[in-house]
Amino acid sequence: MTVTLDHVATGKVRELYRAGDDRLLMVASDRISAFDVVLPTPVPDKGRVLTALSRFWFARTQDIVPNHLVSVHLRDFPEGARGPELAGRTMLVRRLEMLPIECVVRGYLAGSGWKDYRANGEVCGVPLPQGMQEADRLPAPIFTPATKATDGHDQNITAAQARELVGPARYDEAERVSLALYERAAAHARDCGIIICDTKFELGVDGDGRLVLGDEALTPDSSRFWPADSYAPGSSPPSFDKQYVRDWLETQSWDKTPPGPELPREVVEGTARRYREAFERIAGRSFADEMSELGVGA
Ligand code: PZK
Repeated sequence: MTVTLDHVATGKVRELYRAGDDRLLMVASDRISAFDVVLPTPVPDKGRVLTALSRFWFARTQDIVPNHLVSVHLRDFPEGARGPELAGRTMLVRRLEMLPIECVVRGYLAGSGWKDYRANGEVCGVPLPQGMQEADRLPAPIFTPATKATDGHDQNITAAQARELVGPARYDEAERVSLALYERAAAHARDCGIIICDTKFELGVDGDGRLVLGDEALTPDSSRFWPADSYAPGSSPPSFDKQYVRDWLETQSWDKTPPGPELPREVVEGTARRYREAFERIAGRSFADEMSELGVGA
């Protein structure tokens, strides 16, 4: 039996293929973006690390919400020649009807949340205490939905607008599930020395009308990870994964428009090490062990 894969979408660093009527293949590449630009230099293992992290979180949050993961592709991919390079980075997932909103949860004040707060004293219509600093922990995590903009920049919207887009019952369910997922993951990551500042979930609905967690989940690409040991409010903390890349790019005379520069070997190696370390801290096991147990590369 042969399965034909139609390419359906390209993300900045991922590819999506149709695999039959009700399944998709999501391939996480080793591409990396910084300052919104995809860089020409791949980061070895990045796609496998992100896939391993999603798999870890999917397994540990199934009691909160079911997810779309069917399997992580290991070795026996039908198109044999592409098997080895796709192993460990490819998720077979159930096809869902995706909600037209991004489900963002914020536990700390950063990015557009900080900008909103500075301008209006609130984030997406959620009022916050006066006198907060950049990167401060919020009194409680907040759900701040956004729309999926075609230019890649998500636009924050109010709860009322999101409610209109998905309907009130689905909105309440998406909010409850998103907050529960964030609370579960942030508590675990914090115990591992990583602060999950904020994160974005993509939720969809399956053929039986059930809400399902899709996309990647709780990875450094869908979240802001900060090292807990250098956390200090008052300025934006370093990114756990991309700090070497950003620091090096800031030393270059690059205007942050495409194409970005090739990264030097030591920046690539340092960044690859940080991605593996994020997995190892959170999963509590070595990335090499994880790959050999799964049989990736065997
Ligand atoms: C879906 N994307 C984002 C774009 C990517 C991913 N389970 C699903 N069912 C239907 N659609 C999607 C999903 C998921 N996940 C995800 N777009 C549609 C996207 C480009 C590349 F890897």
